[in-house]
Amino acid sequence: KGVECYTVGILTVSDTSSKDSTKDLSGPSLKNILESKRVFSVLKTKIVPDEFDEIQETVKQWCDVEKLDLIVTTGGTGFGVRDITPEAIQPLLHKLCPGITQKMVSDSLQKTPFAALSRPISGIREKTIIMTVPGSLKGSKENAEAVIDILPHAIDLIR
Ligand code: MTE
Ligand code: CU1
Repeated sequence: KGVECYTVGILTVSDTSSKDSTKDLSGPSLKNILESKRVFSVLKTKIVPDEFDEIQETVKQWCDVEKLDLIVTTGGTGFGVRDITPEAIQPLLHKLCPGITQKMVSDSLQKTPFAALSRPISGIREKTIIMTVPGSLKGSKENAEAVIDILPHAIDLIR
């Protein structure tokens, strides 16, 4: 991979989409948003149900084996009983990146008060930055756009 290219994995976390991939709107949309910035190359996409172990296995594989620069998860950040994405990600992180989380939340709150109902987490595992955005098309887009311009520099710093 070249110095000017950042490798990305997009993990959709959704019971519904895991049974019918055509229901996954945010995953393909995030791929488009990231790849519209020429520096990002989405090498991995996957859909898993809202299951702790499946989320962790994928993230560990993408960090420790694939060594991606960035992982964006979409879905499972809310208050629903099955929403456990942040809880699955948190134990995998070696460092937290609260500023990335705060930027997503603060920009999102300018758009809708319901942004308070997302429980995002961001952090670093080895050489990978991991962030969690909501599952809705609108929410995923707005959260990704809140931080997309700072991510290349963030990745440069951990290389
Ligand atoms: N953030 C932004 N920017 N825009 C949105 O429309 N929707 C919110 C929130 N964050 C939203 C948002 C809503 S209504 C919910 S329930 C939560 O994200 C949780 O989403 P998730 O459970 O799909 O991850
Ligand atoms: Cu909601």
